[in-house]
Amino acid sequence: MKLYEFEGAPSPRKVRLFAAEKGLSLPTVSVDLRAGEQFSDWYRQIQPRCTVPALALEDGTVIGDSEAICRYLEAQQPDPPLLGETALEQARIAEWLRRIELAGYGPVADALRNQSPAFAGRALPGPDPIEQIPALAERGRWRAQRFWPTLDAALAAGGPWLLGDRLSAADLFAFATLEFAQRVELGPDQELPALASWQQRLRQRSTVQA
Ligand SMILES: N[C@@H](CCC(=O)N[C@@H](CS)C(=O)NCC(=O)O)C(=O)O
Repeated sequence: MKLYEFEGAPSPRKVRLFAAEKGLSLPTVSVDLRAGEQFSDWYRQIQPRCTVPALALEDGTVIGDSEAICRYLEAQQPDPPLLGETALEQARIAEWLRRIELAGYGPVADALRNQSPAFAGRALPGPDPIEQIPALAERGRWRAQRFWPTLDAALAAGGPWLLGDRLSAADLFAFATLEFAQRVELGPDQELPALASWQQRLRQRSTVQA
């Protein structure tokens, strides 16, 4: 297996965190998004959607989405379970992953990509040119600020992890989203104590530092 990724990007980080928790070390190939390598001929042959992460299997099959890759890894190596064991755990984690993607990651990406000059003509990832819409940046900032307190409230009501006692993919995906948002100045604009201590707990894990 080979993981195509880029160090600073949040989606590949989700997979790296997930693999590290499983004790899996995946050989990686860096695709330099800053230099536009995702659009190169060689990478288009691997992932025509021009995005990372992509996991290439021994037989050449490519899985091109962070959650889908994690599902594959979970099936290959069930321990420790990060996508739930019981039907209810699996459903709850799936629900969180969808919320994190749609209400957290999506708004952060919209805010960044519809505003930063670096993403002019590339407001959505992929091979097609897509113009920026400044109103979407504004809406993204607003939606991201509505999302962080929902994470904080869930952690304050339960914890130590989003689903309670056991760390899951939901924590890893939310953490990668939060840390990326903070790096591009879209993190929480208010104090959220449960979220802050959860972030510290994650940062202290050897798998996160690796
Ligand atoms: N839903 C996809 C999203 C993949 C995605 O958007 N990846 C970004 C990096 S985080 C990318 O490849 N961007 C390429 C670009 O901006 O041109 C996943 O989770 O894998």
